[in-house]
Amino acid sequence: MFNLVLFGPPGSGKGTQSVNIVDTYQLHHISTGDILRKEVSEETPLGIEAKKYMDQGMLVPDEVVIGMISSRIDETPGARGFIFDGFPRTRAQAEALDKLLEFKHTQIHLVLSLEVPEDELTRRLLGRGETSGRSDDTEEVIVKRIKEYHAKTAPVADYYNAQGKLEAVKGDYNIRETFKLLSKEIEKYLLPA
Ligand code: B4P
Repeated sequence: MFNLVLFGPPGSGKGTQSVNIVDTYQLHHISTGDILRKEVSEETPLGIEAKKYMDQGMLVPDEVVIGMISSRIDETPGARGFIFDGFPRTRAQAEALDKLLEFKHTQIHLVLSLEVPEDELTRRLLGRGETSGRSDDTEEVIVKRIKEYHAKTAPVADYYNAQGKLEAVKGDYNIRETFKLLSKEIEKYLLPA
């Protein structure tokens, strides 16, 4: 098994690059953002609760997100590996993921951190907001999301760096060029399926 975390600030291209990585390496995609948005659109109790946080640019509480991940991993026995997109976003989530994977006799092998300057993040997210209708892609909420990233998510990079698993990748090239850089790192561990 090969398990990858795609890490980076909001708008760094985690969702975009995950699609390419899944196609090329046949990993199973787990995006907490996508799962939460589905819960919101279906107006489930979890979605109604999560929306309060998401609309304010805040992270959804750890216990909610960790529970979602555990059941997704269990739903996919025999996967070649997983790509975790937008998870973990706090140190508590990272520790919970390590425990969960250890229980399943596996681990995180690589964490790719997409590095993109802040003005480019804002430009991309505002651009997406024009067409996506995402309520968290407004200027006011984007500022809060980036602040929340620095306060709670950026320290997760230190957690994985201490384990020797973190690789920084420049994410401000176009989508194709960025994918090439990510592939170069992945192929130190795994060849295309
Ligand atoms: P996410 O859905 O994870 O979204 P994201 O961080 O905004 O975006 P991403 O980095 O995936 O950017 P994308 O590829 O789409 O999170 C949304 C919210 O859900 C969070 O704020 C939080 O409230 C909640 N949440 C999710 N996970 C959570 C967790 N684990 N714990 C707690 N709360 C959680 O790219 C953005 C735009 O840039 C797109 O328009 C794309 O086309 C463009 N783009 C991408 N790469 C580009 C490139 N190289 N060049 C030019 N444009 C590019």
